[in-house]
Amino acid sequence: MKRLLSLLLVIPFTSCVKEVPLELVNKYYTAAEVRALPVLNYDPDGSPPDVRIDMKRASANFWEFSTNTVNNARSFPIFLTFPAEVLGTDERWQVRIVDEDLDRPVDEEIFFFEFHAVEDGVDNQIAFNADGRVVLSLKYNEQ
Ligand SMILES: [Ca+2]
Ligand SMILES: [Ca+2]
Repeated sequence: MKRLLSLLLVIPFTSCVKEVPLELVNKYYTAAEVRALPVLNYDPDGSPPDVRIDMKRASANFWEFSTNTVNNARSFPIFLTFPAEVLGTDERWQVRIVDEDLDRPVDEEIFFFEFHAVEDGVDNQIAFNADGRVVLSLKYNEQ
């Protein structure tokens, strides 16, 4: 009986040791920074865009995750957050910046990008360029 007990104690320890070389870092997307947008007439009342970020796996056919909305964004950068952190799965993802239009059937897409949620990114962010400048930076944590 004593021998069986010591055997049981050893098993959890060795399984822990084995996991160390296989340890993977997950990326959790938390927030987005919109640095610039084209100056356009976004809304019929002449007000600036109501900016929101949508994100999804490329394989999904609807926008799975959205940040909060900053209404009438007059100056940049602006910071947006996802209500819950988004686990980046090992595949292509899509992200877009929209002008939210609650009075219309669809929101107006301003920029659209595709990226790899695990492979892309440096220093806890992925930068997206348009018109020769960074317009969007996605922020993530590694755990
Ligand atoms: Ca507006
Ligand atoms: Ca709008």
